[in-house]
Amino acid sequence: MMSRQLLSGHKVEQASEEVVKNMKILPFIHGVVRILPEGWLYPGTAPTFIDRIHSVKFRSNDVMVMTFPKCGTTWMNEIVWTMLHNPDLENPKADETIFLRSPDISFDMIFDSKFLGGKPMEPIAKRFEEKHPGRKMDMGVMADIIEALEGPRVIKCHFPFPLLPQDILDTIKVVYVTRNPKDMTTSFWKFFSTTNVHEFCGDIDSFAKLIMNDGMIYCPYWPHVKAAWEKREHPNLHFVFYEDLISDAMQELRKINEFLGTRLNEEKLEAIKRYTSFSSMKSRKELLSDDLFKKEEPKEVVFFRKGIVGDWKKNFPPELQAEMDQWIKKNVTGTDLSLSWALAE
Ligand code: PPS
Repeated sequence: MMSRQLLSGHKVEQASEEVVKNMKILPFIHGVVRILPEGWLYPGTAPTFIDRIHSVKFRSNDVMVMTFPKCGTTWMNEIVWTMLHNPDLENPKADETIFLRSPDISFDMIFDSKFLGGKPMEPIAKRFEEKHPGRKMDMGVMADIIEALEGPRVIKCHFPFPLLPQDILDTIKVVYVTRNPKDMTTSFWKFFSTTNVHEFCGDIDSFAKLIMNDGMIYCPYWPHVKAAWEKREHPNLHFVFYEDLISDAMQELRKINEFLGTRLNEEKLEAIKRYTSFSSMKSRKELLSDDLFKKEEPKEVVFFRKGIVGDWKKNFPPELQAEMDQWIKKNVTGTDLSLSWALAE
């Protein structure tokens, strides 16, 4: 493949065969690319969809929930959507899966997995065809689905700031969520091992090494978090740690209420806290499609797996704990992003 330049100025290169083989996941039809200089590793169709985002007409009342995968995206999507669209918990639209109410602008690239055969899963394809009858899907479907969404739109995004329009925070609000990288890795490993789409075959040690060496799709982790952390003083960015939401959800909901300007009273926030709790979301089974999940596993168990802090302790062998602690320390050195609470000691 010829080297290609993105609208963001990034360069795209084909990932090496070794990188692709080491990932130990099902292949993508168009291979895998590295996007430089940060080195983002994505399915080969990603460049088209990243450029497509640059022609999306963002609106001043849009809210984007941006995260590296498995850091609490779906939880935050539901919190933000509920605050904006369902504060009395009476909106019948809330019955629709959160994956359609708050569509993922970075999802198209995943449809290129051999398992999905290059096509969006059925509920997404159906939504696209309803909203844009006769339109071709070759530029992806997610941006078009989002463009047709009623406002205020809540947009999910796993792409990092550097790949998006540089001035995006001048127009929209972004809630950025991150999580202890050890719990993110555990959740990511379990998810990629138990979905039909990726079928990662390896233990937590090999998965964590791929994360630490920027060898798994969606990596690298640190430039993703740091790009948002650097912008945290921007009035249109709200930075949240998953661990803070777990330890004091009300306090975090109050801050989000203030950030969004939703002016919900304590009683409503309490009700939203209960409605968006792990057990409530899990019981509503707000999932997109059976195709994503292995037949032998109850699907909600794969996605709404545990929802706790510190599950890494049960899954990481001691050498891996030490290795990841070193990796965390190395990457926060010289920044004021203190993750001391994420370390083992
Ligand atoms: S994804 O696929 O990247 O969008 O996944 P994401 O939603 O970011 O992260 C999935 C993890 O978040 C947990 N989760 C929750 N935790 C607490 N409360 C609520 N309501 C909630 N909803 C989802 C989910 O269980 C995954 O974490 P693990 O550790 O695997 O349980």
